[in-house]
Amino acid sequence: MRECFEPQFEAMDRAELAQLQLERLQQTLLRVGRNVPLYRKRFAEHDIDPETFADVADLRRLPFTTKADLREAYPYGLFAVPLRDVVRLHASSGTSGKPVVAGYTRNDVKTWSRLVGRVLVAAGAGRDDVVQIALGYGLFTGGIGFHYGAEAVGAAVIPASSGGTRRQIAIMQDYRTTVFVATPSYALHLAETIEAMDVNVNSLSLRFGLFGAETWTEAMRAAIEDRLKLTATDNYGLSEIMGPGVAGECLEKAGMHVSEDHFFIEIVDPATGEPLPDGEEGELVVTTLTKEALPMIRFRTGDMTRIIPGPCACGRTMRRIGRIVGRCDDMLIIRGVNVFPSRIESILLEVEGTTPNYRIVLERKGALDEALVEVEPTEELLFDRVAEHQALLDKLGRRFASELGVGLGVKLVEPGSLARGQEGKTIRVVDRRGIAR
Ligand code: DLL
Repeated sequence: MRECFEPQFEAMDRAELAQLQLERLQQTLLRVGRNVPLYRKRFAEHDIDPETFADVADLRRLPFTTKADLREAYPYGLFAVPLRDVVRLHASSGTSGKPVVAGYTRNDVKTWSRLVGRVLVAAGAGRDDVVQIALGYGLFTGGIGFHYGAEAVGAAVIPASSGGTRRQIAIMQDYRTTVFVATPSYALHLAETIEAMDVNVNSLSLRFGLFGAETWTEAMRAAIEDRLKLTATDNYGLSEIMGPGVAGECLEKAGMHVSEDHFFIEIVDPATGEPLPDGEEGELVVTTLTKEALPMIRFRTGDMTRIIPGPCACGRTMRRIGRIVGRCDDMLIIRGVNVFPSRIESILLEVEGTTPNYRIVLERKGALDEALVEVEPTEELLFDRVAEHQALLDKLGRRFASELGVGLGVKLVEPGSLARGQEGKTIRVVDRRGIAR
C-alpha cells in the first residue's frame, strides 16, 4: 500500500466505516438538535428524532442546508457551541452578499490539521520535505489550513502566503522547496515567471505540487507538471465544511479520496435534489460527522462532480470524487445554452498560443446575450508572432461555436492584465446583463 498519514482510517474496512459513520452521525444530530434552532425546527418538521435515529438512509428525509441558510444565520447563528469554545474563525468571501463565517473548536482545529495531513501525505509529502505554502493566509482557509496540516506531518513549512512571484521563486531556490502548495492558476503564472526570468527549472528541488481551490483540467495538470517538473495533484475543500482537507488525490492521480470517516457524501441532481447513482455527475452534498463548532447537515456545495466507482490502486478504501467540473450556480446560460466556464478553459489549453487565464464578459445587447472571452496569450505569441493573432482568434471562435453550441466573441488581452481575486483565484465571469441567473 502507498504511504498513508492515518492508515487505520484511510484504509479501514468499509463495513466498519459504515458503523463509524452511523455512530458519528447520531452524535452530530443530537448535538445540532440540542444547540442549533434551525436544525431543531427541521427535525421536528420532518419527523427525525436524533435519540432514535438508526439508519443513515433516513438522512434523506431532511432538507438541504444552503448558503442562504448560512447567510441568514450570519455570523454565528448555526454554531453548535458557545463562542467561549471557539478558538478560530475563518470566512469565505462569497460571490454575493454576506460572507460565510466558519468557527472551529480546539478539537476541530486538531481534526482539520490531521485531515490536511492526510491530503499532503497522499500527494507525496512527508517529514523530510520543505513545503512552501503560496496560498493566502488570513480569513481564507487555504494558507493556514495547509500550514497546520504540513506541521502535523512534520514537514518544514514556509508560510510564503500568496503573491510576490519573484520572491516566491527566490525562496524556492534558496530554501530548496520540495513541495509547492498553491492554486493551479498561480502555479502556471509562477511557471511563466520562472521562464521569463530565465531560471533553469531543473536547478530547483521541486518534487510535488498540491493544487486546489478552483477548477482546473487534466491539460492544465500536464502543463504544470511539464513546466515545474513536479507531480501535481488535485485537492478539494470549502470553508463551510472545513477548508482544504475534505478530499485529495493520491499519487495514482485518479480522483480525490474523501475522508469519509469525517464527511458523509451524496451526489444529487441539482435540479430535483434526488440522489444519483455512483458514477453520475451531479451536485456534491456533504454532512459533517465530527465538526463541533459548525456542523453541517446535507450542505449543498454547489460543486458538480461524481463518485468514482471501485477501489483505488493505492489501497485507501475511502471513495473518490472526480474533478470538480464546475459550480451549478456558475453554469452560464448564454442565449439559452448551458455553458460551463471549465469547458472554455479546456479549449484554451488545447489551442497553442493561449493560456488558461481568461474571463468571460457577458452583456445584453437588446434582447440578445453577447459573450466575450478575453484571453491572455502566451508571451511568445504576444511579442513575436503578431501576424498570427487573427488566425488564433478565428480558430478559437470556431472551436467555441462547434464545441459549446453557442458563438462567443474572443479578444486577446495583455498577459497578467486580467484581475486575480483576493485569494489568487482568477475572476472568471463578469456578468453585466443585469438579470438574475
Ligand atoms: O478554496 C478551500 C481550499 C483551499 C481548497 C486550498 C483547496 C485548497 P473556499 O474559499 O470556501 O475554500 O472555496 C470553496 O472553491 O466550493 C469549490 O467551488 C472551489 N474549489 C475548492 N477546491 C477545488 C478544486 C477553499 N480542487 C470552493 N477544484 C468550492 C475545483 C475547487 N474547485
